[in-house]
Amino acid sequence: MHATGILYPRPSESRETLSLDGIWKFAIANRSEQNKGFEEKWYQAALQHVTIMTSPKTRILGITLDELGITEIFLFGSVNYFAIWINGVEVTSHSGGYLPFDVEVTDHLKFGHPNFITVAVNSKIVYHNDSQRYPAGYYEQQYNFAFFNYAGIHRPVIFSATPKTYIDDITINTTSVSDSEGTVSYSVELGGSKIAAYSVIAKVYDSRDRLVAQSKGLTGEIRVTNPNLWWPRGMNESVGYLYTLKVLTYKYLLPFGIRFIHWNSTGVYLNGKSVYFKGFGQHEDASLRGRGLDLVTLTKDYNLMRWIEANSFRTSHYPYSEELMDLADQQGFLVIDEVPAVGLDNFDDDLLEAHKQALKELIQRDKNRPAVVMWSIGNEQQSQKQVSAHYFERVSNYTRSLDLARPVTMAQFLDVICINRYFGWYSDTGHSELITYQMIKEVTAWHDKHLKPVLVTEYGAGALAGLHTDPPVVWTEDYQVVLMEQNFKAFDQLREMGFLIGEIIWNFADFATPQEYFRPTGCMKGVFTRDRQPKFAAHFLRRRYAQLFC
Ligand code: GCB
Repeated sequence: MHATGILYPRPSESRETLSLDGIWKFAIANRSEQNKGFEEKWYQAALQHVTIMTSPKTRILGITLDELGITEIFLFGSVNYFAIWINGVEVTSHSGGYLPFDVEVTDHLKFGHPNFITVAVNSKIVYHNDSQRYPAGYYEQQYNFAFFNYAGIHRPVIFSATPKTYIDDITINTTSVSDSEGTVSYSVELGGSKIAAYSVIAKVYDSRDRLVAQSKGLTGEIRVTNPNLWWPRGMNESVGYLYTLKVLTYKYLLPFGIRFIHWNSTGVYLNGKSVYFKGFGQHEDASLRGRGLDLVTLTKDYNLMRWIEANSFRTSHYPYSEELMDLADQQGFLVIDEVPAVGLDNFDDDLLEAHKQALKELIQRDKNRPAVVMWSIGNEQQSQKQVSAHYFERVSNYTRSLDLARPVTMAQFLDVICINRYFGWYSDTGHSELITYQMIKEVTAWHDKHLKPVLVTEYGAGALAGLHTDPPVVWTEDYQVVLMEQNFKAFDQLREMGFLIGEIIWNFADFATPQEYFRPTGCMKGVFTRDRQPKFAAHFLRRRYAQLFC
């Protein structure tokens, strides 16, 4: 890790970037020879097993801002999970997928020669060996989350070159808003071996590139008069308005929105107006591409979310790509940003450290995004266990120590209570007549117990596209709609009670899971199919979302 910041490598006069995406060569170690690549040292370029087709440019020319030289960095958007070699030398490793990491490579690249990058990826989580059942060396993966455990390089790999001194990090926060003024605080960190004593100037430009405010120094406060606030869809005519913070002299352009969040025991408010979330739990998953970033799928997904009149989504169950998050900022979708932590149950110190590290990386990456309005510190933990209380208290407090400007969610110790409930599906299967009663009872009980706003972050039913019955039975499109209808009745009554802050259906689209006899080719709870075609549920949901005002 070259420094602490993880700014997306945006090109500017002082930062050149080169995409290293393309078709990488693969070598696969099979199930019983997992360590073969390491034992045979595939990362040594001479073996030619794992090399990239186009070697990265060795030195990008044209950076003359600082005669002291340049800093060259590789950024990996997400690698599940492992280590990187350059020219046979291990230069970094990163545990956990879904979050970017970078490494300074200035001293590792050979000028004028091909350079070989090797990335070891591995989907290993916990292996189960059973010598009675399996041949020697064979293992079976076991994990307690219900989505397919893809390994690989899922997001862009970017090479960037900056002057020796460069902008390593920027933090920007709206501290207050009124009709006539928005105040944002900013702080800039410089990186590099020689920190030059240039004065830093922070300039704010509006969406038409007109200078509207500025300040000097590494930290400061900027006041924008008559600001165009950042609003999500449906709350204001102006949606997703972004300014640009230009930090000079080592230029970095950071888009940001001016908007202020606060919350209390019954609601979450944006620029003083209460928010009602109507959206989706999602996955980065699609036919053919699996979890790999695909801009076409991204565009389609946002088109469908706009069509259905959603205003939000949760990044279940891990942080999504920065390319996807950029669109949420631009198109005005509220994001509940979730750290990769699903179904935790052992709560020891090692786990706590890994959990905190992932939160730190997530907040480091997404802290400047106007779309991110809540941090989710995990999904469906075994929080009924006594030992979990102390654990989650520490995780929540740690999250607040990194960012006080957004609420934290999951269950107790939190600012907003999120619940996932599958009445009529996982419990009392097929009994749709119980759903309204049970949902109202459950949500009310959570609010009464903790005096916090409640958000339903999952409810839904699996439906095989095209399957219909009368009367409606589980797995049909008809039952999916009946289940939604009964939940909607509960949500309407709960809204009147004043503490339900949203309804997030599971899931946007069908997605891949491990093979299980109760999941026909995957999780079928999508409102859209895995190919993004609407089920009947999509039309039904659209009618509701269109008439729900936030
Ligand atoms: C859940 C999980 C989600 C699953 C879903 C299901 O409670 O949070 O990851 O996909 O149930 O469909 O089983």
